[in-house]
Amino acid sequence: MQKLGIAIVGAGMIGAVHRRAALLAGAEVRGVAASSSQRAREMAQSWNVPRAYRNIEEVVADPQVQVVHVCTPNHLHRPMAQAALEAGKHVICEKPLATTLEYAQALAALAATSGLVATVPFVYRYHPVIREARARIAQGELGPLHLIHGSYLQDWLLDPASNNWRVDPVLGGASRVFADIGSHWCDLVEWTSGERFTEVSAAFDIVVNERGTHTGQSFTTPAARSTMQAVTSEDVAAAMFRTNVGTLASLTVSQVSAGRRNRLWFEINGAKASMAFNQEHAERLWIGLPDQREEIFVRGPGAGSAEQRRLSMLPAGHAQGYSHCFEAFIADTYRAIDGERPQGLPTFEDGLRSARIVDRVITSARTRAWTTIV
Ligand code: SOE
Repeated sequence: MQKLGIAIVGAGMIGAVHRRAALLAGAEVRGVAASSSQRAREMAQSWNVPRAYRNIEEVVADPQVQVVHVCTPNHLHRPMAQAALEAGKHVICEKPLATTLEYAQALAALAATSGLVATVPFVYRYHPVIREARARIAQGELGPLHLIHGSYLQDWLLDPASNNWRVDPVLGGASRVFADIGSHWCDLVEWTSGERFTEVSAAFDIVVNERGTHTGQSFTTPAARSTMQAVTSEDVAAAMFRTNVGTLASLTVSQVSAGRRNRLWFEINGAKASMAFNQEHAERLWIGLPDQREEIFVRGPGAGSAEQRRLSMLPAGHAQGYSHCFEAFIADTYRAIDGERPQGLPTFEDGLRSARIVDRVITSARTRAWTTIV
């Protein structure tokens, strides 16, 4: 069978993650586009791929490319994904799908009418124990839900010398921490619990008021100190939600919490039992029970729901993590292109759902009022 030809647009940290996952899923990387032609040439050489595209027009004109992976800063998602869909290419577009709700709506509509596969990497859905939690909740193991709570905390922007394109609303969008990582939490919790947030009351705060002008790479050592400039996007946010069946939920997000590298955590309390998940210890699902009982479900191919077993690529005790989630997501996207319907594949519809929540969260934070989401 002929290999799927793909192009990667954007050669930063996440572009490299896409490339690795695409190779493991059996695709052929035809070429790369980057922030400049020079950088594209360097990356094409380093990745040993035939084409260094100068722009999106060259990418979509390449007949060998069937899938475009959009891994650019957020403000470029819409034009890049739109160009790819209009040229008849399948698209995997990084989150947030777009920097405004209107753009996300336009992309989701275009994807729906095109008949092409268009997905967004809400990859935490691919932790096997998340599949287990979703299956157990759907079977009623928790009973009616009483409360949902959690946080998504990082610390890579704690140092005022750290900066990044995400901090600039022109490149990242009006919301930073909520759109970047609160979006993951909301997607994951809605998908796992089966309930949808229908209203929100949110507040944002900027706690590092000035940052160095020199933009550093995320997750590397902070940039050297330079002239300072005012920060206008939120470092921390708190949100309360109500779901469609009235369950109360609360979320705290931050990119300035020392010692928390990528800690997405949630707990769901039901009438019969509770469940908790921590992304930094993603091999285990905690199940809390009445009468001084608790259980730990350990990831592995030997037990649990069908989806948990499907995504357990390694035996129990042989740690799987973020990279495996990404690989499974990309492999499922390619399966969908092949005509299969993998469960839980996050599409542009999910990207749009996320954009709607982010939009309502921003409105609530600005107006200091409970705001309807649906
Ligand atoms: C940076 O905050 C980031 O890379 C996000 O952009 C990703 O979506 C998240 O998975 C990890 O952190």
